[in-house]
Amino acid sequence: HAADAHRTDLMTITRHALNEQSKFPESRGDFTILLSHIVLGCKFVCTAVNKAGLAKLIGLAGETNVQGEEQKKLDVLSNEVFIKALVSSGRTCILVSEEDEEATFVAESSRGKYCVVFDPLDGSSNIDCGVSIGTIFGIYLVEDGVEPTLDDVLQPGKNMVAAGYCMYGSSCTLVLSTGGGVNGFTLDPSLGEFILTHPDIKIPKKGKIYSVNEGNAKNWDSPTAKYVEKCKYPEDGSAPKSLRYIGSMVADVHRTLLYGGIFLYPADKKSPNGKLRVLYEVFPMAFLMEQAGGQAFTGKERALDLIPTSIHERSPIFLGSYDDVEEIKALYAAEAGK
Ligand code: P6P
Repeated sequence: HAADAHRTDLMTITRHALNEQSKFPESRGDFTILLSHIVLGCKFVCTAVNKAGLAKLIGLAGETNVQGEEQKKLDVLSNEVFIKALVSSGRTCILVSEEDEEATFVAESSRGKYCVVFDPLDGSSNIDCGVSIGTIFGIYLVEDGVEPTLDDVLQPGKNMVAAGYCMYGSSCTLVLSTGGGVNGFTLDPSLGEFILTHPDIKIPKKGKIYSVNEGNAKNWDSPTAKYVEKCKYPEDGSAPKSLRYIGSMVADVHRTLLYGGIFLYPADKKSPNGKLRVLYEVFPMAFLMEQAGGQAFTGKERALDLIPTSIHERSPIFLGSYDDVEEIKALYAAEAGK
């Protein structure tokens, strides 16, 4: 009955986390408890996003719905849900959210040893037209018994112990790495459980897709411009790459992870540090790409080596298939060598 095993041997994300935990006998299960609260937040947001069109949850804050209640924008609502879920887990000490200017320091009574940096609803400008959006998160571990400070989250991405995203699209897919590879889980709404559907994801070594906002082309620096030119007019006579750009990072990165290719958000003359945020967009996606056999580059260095100096800092990012990123690294190295 092996063929039917998956129907009765449900590998839920919680069971998967417990299996991982069992590899660390001294573990007290804190991470598994933290993860279960992140999963709770994702389930809530998935439901809210799916209902948004019906419940008039989209649109600007300040509007009132048919019940005359103050409507919250979905990203504001999502942020509140994640903050409350993470604090109530009793396993966090610092929270950094794209939605909050300042970091949240959890009260001592509810404090744990993990810092979570997250974008509760990335790409939310795409909600009104039904394009996939997502939650992105990264997790740092702090020293036991030491008063947490902002320095505990101003760490290079390579110090993260876990990272992931949840994409709210045609299905709700949670992609997670705890440092031992990448696994994808799909929400079964009838069970309310995330089931392992993409075990041990590996990104193709080279891809046929490039993903960038070509509308910024006039502001690109030379290495980016040269790389995109090579994608469109390959010098070795190979077929040009296809352009796929959704404008929602979670969707563009998920496609890159599964199909291969490269995602670029370069610096340009208007935004010298690019647009994407280091802590809760660049680092988690770079962590996942490396764990899946790909890589992530800032134009100057390995993305995970970057040391952020502020919690909402931005960085250019080039991530995806190992060989594709190597090509743009060579162009930046040639430029630096001039
Ligand atoms: P642009 C969405 O607003 C977002 O933060 C990411 O999800 C996405 O990759 C990027 O910005 C799109 O930016 O400038 O191409 O519209």
